Amino acid sequence: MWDELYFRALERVKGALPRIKGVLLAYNTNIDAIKYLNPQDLEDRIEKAGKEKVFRCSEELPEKIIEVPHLLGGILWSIKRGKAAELFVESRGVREYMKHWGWDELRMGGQVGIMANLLGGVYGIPVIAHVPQISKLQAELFKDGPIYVPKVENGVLKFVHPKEFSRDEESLTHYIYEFPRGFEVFGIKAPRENRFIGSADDYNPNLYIRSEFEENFEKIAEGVQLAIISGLQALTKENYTQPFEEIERHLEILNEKGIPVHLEFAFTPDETVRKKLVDILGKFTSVGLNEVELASVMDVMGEKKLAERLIAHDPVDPIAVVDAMIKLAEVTGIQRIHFHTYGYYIALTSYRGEYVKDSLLFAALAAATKAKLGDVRNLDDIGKALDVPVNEKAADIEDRLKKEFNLDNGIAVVNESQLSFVPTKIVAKPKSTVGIGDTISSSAFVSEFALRAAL
Ligand code: 8BR
Ligand code: 8BR
Ligand code: GLC
Repeated sequence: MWDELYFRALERVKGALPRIKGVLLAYNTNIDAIKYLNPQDLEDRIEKAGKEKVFRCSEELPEKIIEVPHLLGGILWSIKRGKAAELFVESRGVREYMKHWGWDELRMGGQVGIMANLLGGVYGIPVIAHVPQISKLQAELFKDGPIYVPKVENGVLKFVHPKEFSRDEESLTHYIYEFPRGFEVFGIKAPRENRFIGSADDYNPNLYIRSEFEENFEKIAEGVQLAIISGLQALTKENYTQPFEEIERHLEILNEKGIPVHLEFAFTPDETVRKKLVDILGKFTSVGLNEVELASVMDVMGEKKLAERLIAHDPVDPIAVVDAMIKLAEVTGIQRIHFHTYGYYIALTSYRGEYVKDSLLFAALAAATKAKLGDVRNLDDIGKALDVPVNEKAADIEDRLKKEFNLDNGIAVVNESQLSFVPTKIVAKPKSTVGIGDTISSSAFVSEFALRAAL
C-alpha cells in the first residue's frame, strides 16, 4: 500500500510546487566543512592531546570548546552515544587546529542555507535568505536558481543572488565530524552513524541579524507567502534577550500579513531559551522537531515522565509521541506539529486533509535522497528514492496507532485534530547525516501549503 501512496504523493507534490511564489528563510547560514573520521587518525590525536583529559570531556560535554581536548572529547561523546552534538569553538587556537586537520568536503550549512538550496535550487521556489556573512566561498555554495539576499544600494533595496552580492565578508565555518555506525576507537563503538559539530563562528551562535533585514523587514516580508525560522538553538540566557525582541518583531509583521511561519526546532541546550521558545510558539503556525527535541520541550513544560518515554525506546514509542504532540498543541495553540524520527513521521494538525500525509511522504523521499547522496541535486534524484525500501519496523508502529487511535490509511482524528502518519524510507548506508532534518521539515511544510493552494 505505502509504495503506491509514495508514488502518487510525489506526482501530486511535483505538480503543486510551482504554486508557491516565495519563502522567507531566516536566520542561520554557514559553511559546513565535513570530515569523515578515520579511527587511527583520531586515536593518534587523542593520545597526543592527553587521553585522560579527552576521556573526561567525553563523559560530560563542556559548555564550549576552549582547548583541543574539549574538541576531541566532544567527538568521543558523540561516538560513544551515537548522538549528535554541537559546540561553539571559542579559541582561535582550536579553530586553527581544526583548519589544519582539514576536511573532505565543503557544503552549504545552517538550516537557512540548506533549505535555500533545496527550495530554491531544486524545487524552483523563489526564496529570500538571511546569510549573516556572505564570503566568496559562502556565496559559491549557493545553487543557481531563484535564491535571493537583500542588498541596499544607494538607499535602494534590491534582491540579488548571493553570488551577485559581491562584498567579501567573513567565512563562518562549522567543522562536521561524521562517523558511520560501528566506528571504533579505543574499544568505544558507535551504536549508529552521527556527527559532532564544532562551530568556528561568531555570528550564527549569537543570532546576528543583518542591517538589511532589521531595516527592511516589512518590505522583505511583502514578497513571500511562507516563512521558515531557525537558528535560535545556540542562544543562552546571557545573550538571548535582544535577538528574541527582534524575532518577535519579525513574527508580528509576518502574523499581521497572514504569512504562515514554521519554526525549525533544533536542540537548544539552554533551558531558559527553550522555555522562552515554548512561550512564543503560539506565534508560529508550525513547528518541526525530532524525538530528542520534543523530549527537551516536554522537560521544560514539566512533563518529565513523558520526556522519558520519548527517549526510552528505539524505534520511538508513537503513543508517547502523540501524547506529547497533543500537550504541546494544547499549551501553545500551534496549528501544525511535524515530528520526525528514524523510521517514521507524524503530523498533528488542527485542520484535516489527505494532503498533510502526501507532504510527509514527499519529505521522506527527499530525506532518503539526502541520506544516500549527501545532496539533493534535482527532482529526478527524489524520484529514484521510490526504490529505497520502506522501514520494516514501522509496521508495528502503525499497528499501535491503529489500535490506539483508529488510524486508517495513515490518518486518524484525535481531539478534533488530524493525526497523519507515514513510515519512512531508510537508506542502509547513508553518505552523511547532517542536514537531513532540515530537508524533511522544509519539504513537508512547503509542499503541504503548495497542495493546499491547489485545492
Ligand atoms: P541528552 O539530553 O541525553 O544529553 O541528549 C541531548 C540531545 O541533544 C542529544 O541528541 C545530543 O546529541 C543533542 N545535542 C546537540 Br545537537 N548539541 C548538544 C549539546 N551542546 N549538548 C548536549 N546535547 C546536545
Ligand atoms: P534530525 O537531524 O533533526 O534528528 O533529523 C534526522 C532525521 O533524518 C531522522 O529523524 C530520520 O528521520 C532521518 N534519517 C536519518 Br538520521 N538517517 C536516515 C537514513 N539513513 N535514511 C533516511 N532517513 C534518515
Ligand atoms: C546546524 C549547524 C550547521 C548544520 C545544520 C544542519 O545549524 O550549525 O552546521 O549545517 O545544523 O542541520
